[in-house]
Amino acid sequence: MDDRSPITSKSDFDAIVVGAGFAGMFMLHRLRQQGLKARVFERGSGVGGTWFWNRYPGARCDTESMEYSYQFDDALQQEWNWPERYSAQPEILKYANHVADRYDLRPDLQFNTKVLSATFDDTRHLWTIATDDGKAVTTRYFIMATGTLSVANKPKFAGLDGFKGRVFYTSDWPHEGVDFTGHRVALIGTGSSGIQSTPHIAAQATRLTVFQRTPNFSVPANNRGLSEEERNATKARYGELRNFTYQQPFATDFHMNDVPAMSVSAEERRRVYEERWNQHGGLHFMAAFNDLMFNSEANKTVAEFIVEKIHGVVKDPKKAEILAPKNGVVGCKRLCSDTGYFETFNRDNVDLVDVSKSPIEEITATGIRVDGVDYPVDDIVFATGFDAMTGAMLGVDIRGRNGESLRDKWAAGPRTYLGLQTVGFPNLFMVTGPGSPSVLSNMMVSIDQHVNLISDTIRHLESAGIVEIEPEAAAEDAWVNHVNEVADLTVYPSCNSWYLGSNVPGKTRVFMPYVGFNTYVAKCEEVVAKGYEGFVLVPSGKKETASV
Ligand code: NA7
Repeated sequence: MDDRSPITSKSDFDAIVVGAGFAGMFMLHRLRQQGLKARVFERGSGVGGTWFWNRYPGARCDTESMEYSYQFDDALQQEWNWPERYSAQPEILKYANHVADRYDLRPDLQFNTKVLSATFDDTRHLWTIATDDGKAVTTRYFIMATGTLSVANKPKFAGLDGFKGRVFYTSDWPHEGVDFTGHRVALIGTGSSGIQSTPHIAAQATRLTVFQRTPNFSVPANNRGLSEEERNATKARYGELRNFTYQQPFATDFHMNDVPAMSVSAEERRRVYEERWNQHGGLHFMAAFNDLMFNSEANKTVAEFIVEKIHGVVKDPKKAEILAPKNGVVGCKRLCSDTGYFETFNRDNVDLVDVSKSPIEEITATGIRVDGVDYPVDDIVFATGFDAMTGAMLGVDIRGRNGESLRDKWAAGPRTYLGLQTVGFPNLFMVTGPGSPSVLSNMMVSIDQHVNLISDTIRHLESAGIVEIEPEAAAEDAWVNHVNEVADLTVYPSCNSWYLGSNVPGKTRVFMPYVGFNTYVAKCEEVVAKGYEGFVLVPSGKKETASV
């Protein structure tokens, strides 16, 4: 029992947080600052979330490190020195561990513990959280900080169980690393993980065969080391930079060229694309013009440019033909940011197999069979992506009011208000849940905004003696429609991507993130200013609607 909070005596904890990634760690920090008793359950043996698991060679963030970092404490941002423009996974994991130690978070982090179920008790306004160590605890607030790319998509390939070689998933990479020396390696999947790992595996393996289902757009990251002068210059204006990114649609400083692509001549477009390609690279490339994600005609111009670049880099015309997307929409699937990806196909030890028309038939004991042809390999690396945005939420058997199952409620796609809460599941908060900008923004900024919003909300509930908060059904319905209406203004729904869940067989195709971080922040501020408009707040013993 703990008596720090007036209502705590009823429950084991004030708050249970699931996940010790960047969201869970900051959430814990904020809850503790409020004097609340909180615990974080984490299935891994350490902090870092996606950066704990995705240790594949070449794993690197596609958002600049000076921005892909916490902003809640200026001392932290002044003292930490990012070595590169885009940091590699080991450096990001080191940072996560530094934060855990610096803020003494570990006493409240419980590792190697998987949350199995969470059940809401209507009469006591409490959640009971059951974990795989056979224990259960009660809590007033239940916060899912489980990340957006945390559950692997593992396609079922016939014969995989009988494969005699080694099998690896980029999303669950061995901590001790993998030595491919002297091995023939198959890589399945050419999203960001496949594209980042390809040059590294090719440099080590005897032979690398890449199995590509859909050609992908990728732009050189233009990664480089950061000098002390550069770091200090950013540190000197950190406050200004952070304020600026809060007002940006992707919560990052892409140096947007605020001009529509179709308003300039073809020559000028090419000049700008070349400049972006050579000087900015990565996701910044899509800020070459302000309409590339909204206007398919504009998007075609950038697609043509990248296709031309691929043909320019890849010497074997057959390989280039397979690698170059045809009729693809750039950025519809998340744009990849690479270091030497297309160049790797010029190596003699790298092959490419197109599985777009003839899918992988089966995995045999000694290799991969496609269209009757056997490709003998020693190792298979699956870079087949994630059950994104909802996988981890639905991995827990969450039961809300009257025993309603979240899996049932979201069977036709996630339904939330602001990506924060869902009707029927009081006091359950999601950090960067579906319906919030999350993956369409700099995740660290979205995490900052959501954790602050959740902790401010909890503070409000505590001071007002409110025992339950959940959205109104009408607010949720309107928000779900709004998320889709906004997405329909863009090119995002025009392909099969993990933003839509269409990368996972059987998953309902619905657009999950919210396009427009700045608009979203304004909406949240308005909701709070209007006394949590669209939410139902229940004072002890009474039920009332906050506002309409
Ligand atoms: P992605 O981007 O979802 O990529 C997964 C890749 O795996 C993609 O090329 C898929 O092809 C391919 N895939 C999936 N299933 C199969 C089967 N059955 N056969 C052949 N190929 C298959 O995941 P990543 O991990 O690379 O990146 C996810 C995000 O992490 C990324 O966007 C960054 O934000 C960081 P498809 O395109 O579906 O035809």
